[in-house]
Amino acid sequence: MKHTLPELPFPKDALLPQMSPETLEFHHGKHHRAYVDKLNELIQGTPFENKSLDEIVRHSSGPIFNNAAQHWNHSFFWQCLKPNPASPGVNHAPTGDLAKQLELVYGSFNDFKQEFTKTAVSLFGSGWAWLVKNKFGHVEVLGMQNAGNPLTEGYVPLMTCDVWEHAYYIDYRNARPKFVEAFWTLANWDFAASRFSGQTTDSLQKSA
Ligand code: MN3
Repeated sequence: MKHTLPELPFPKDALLPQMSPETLEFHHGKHHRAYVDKLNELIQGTPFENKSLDEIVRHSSGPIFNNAAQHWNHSFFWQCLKPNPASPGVNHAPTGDLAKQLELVYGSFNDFKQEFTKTAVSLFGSGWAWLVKNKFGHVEVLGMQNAGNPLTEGYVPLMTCDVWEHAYYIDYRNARPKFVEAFWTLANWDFAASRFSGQTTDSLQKSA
């Protein structure tokens, strides 16, 4: 199975002013594309050649895992972002069962936001901050280094923020906290809420 780079779910200038077209050109058009191309190259002639991306992420290791998980994570990350042109300084708000769950576990949305921000900002080196649903149906915040993906630990990913330097260096230089602050105003809570309420236990494909 040949893996392909998904289209961005929004035009490249739709995330202004928080995320520039240049960042998306590099992050999606070059970094993400490179993971897809490398994955296709690496799986040739291996047992992963005809497996779904989910299966590869769950069962591979080493370079195949790194490129498969980075492809999965980026495909997911684009769906976690939603243009916010009318009020770029204001957060989109979580809704429904997910909103109630965040309050139940963290006390309030702002307390959750603090916890997630702390995880994203303090993660050493490259990686991802995740909001996930655990096997008991409750939310958790996880920081995972490098290509880390919650599927490998049995979680349902709900929301993620890419904190690799390539995600923010063009727009924010080394200021990861500023990038994470901007991320909050783009976070697509409709997407996360539908995954939280859905029957899906894993797959990116089912929700895409
Ligand atoms: Mn990235």
